[in-house]
Amino acid sequence: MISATKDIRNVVFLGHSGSGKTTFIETMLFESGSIPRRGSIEAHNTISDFTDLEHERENTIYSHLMQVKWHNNKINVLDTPGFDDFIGEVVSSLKVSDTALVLLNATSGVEVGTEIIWEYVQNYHTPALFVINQMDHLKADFDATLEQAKNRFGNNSISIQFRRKIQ
Ligand SMILES: Nc1nc2c(ncn2[C@@H]2O[C@H](COP(=O)(O)OP(=O)(O)OP(=O)(O)O)[C@@H](O)[C@H]2O)c(=O)[nH]1
Ligand SMILES: [Mg+2]
Repeated sequence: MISATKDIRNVVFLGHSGSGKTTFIETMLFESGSIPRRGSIEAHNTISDFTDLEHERENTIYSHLMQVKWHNNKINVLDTPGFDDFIGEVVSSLKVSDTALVLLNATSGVEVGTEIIWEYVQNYHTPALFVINQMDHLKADFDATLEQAKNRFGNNSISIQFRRKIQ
């Protein structure tokens, strides 16, 4: 896929371990038609977490680069580990990204991993969007999670999109 520079986006996915980064990216790949079936963490068949060690632990350990084509844009997507043991992978990915997508788990809100990652996002002055994820859980609370984000990260955290899938 050859794209003009103006049509390329470099996005890094960040968030506490288990917030759903790898699963979210797998869904992006599927919904954009890049892959014909959506893998899962439990089935050990996601595009991102492909190493034996990642299958064994069911966590991302290395940064992985993937590409999503959406309309006329090529989105370079970087998945990163949520565990701070592997923070070096986060730092190197932040350095080459234009935008950060910080995932918050709607059942647990701002977690310790989110706080650690936020320090790096600020240090690198990377524009960031929060995604309140895992909204299908019974205990998911969008408003409480947004409120936590505002309290912790400031009133610049405004809601720009809310989408609920009606079953
Ligand atoms: N119900 C539900 N489960 C989800 C969702 N997203 C992820 N999961 C599950 O949550 C667990 C963690 O998902 P991952 O995609 O591995 O999370 P991660 O942020 O990549 O985790 P690390 O790689 O450890 O940083 C897995 O068991 C997923 O199946 C979601 O939107 N809804
Ligand atoms: Mg992951």
